[in-house]
Amino acid sequence: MMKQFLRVLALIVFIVSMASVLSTSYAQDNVLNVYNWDDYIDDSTIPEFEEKFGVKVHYDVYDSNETLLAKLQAGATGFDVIFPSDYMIKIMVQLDLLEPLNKSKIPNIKNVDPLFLDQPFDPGNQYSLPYTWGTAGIGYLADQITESVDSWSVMFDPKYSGRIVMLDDVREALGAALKYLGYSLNSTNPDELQQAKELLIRQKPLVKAYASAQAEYMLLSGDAWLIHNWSGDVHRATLENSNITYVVPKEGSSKFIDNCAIPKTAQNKELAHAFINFLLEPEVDARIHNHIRYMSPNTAALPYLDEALRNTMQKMSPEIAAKLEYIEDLGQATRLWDKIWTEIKAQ
Ligand code: SPD
Repeated sequence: MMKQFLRVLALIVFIVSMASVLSTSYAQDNVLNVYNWDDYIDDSTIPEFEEKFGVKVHYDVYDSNETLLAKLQAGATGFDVIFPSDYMIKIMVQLDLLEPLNKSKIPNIKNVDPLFLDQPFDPGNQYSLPYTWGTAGIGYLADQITESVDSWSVMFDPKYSGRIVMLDDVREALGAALKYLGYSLNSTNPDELQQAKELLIRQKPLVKAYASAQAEYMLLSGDAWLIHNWSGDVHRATLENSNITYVVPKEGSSKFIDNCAIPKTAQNKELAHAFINFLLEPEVDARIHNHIRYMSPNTAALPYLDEALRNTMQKMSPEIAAKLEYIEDLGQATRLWDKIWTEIKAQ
């Protein structure tokens, strides 16, 4: 009797554990973990993908390339699709953190403007495909800042003490100071970096906050009058307050291409390819960009972009465009930059 009872019990345990194994692998095949920049997608794309593919998407956000890198280096294995910027793709490839893309699973690559393909940070697009492009600059409240804003100088003006927000981003904040001083934002020259550091330390008492994801909301609430931020985030804020204006300073600034990529540790590479392909559908891409207000590298999406966004894409003067630089991998000098940034933040 006892033996029979134990046999039945063992059978039940076996059935339950098999069911759980099966349901786990089923769940894994049907879950996609996406890790993207904050405010970098519209509200419909994820539900539409879930419905079309019968899967569940877990979606999380970050606000700097360095946060994303730190997560991957700390061994995070939960991400299937990520969106690193240009220089970060190069760093991640060097660190062997990215999976080569299987282009046969991304036929919508045909929609991408060749101008944005085969960039020096990823020759042949072995690991990444472009998602957005844009610039860093200044967003400001034109009803508060009545002087003409065309230079980084306004971000260092004591008149605006307590109303200035700088990007909480080592490459962008130090990069902006370097540009204002007339240097490259990829400088590795210790003297130039020292000058940029001193400038940011002098600026610090004027700075309300170092913030990336929250900056546009601080401008919208009127807590900040001048924010160092990325083009799309400011352009999106202009839709809510027409006093908000975006300018790329005359000394120049950074430009960037943010890209879709698949980490080597991704659990669902098949679905990750399907998601990237889905993002490159013209209507999907246009809907995302009409919402996030960054520029689209997708030629097939252009007819679906709204007029105002298309105009923004054509607006920059050639003189200023010539002063934009892509952020590049600094190699060994990264440590000096990080040390300087830590010292500025610690002040
Ligand atoms: N809110 C989305 C911001 C995305 C900006 N990416 C910029 C990368 C610059 N190096």
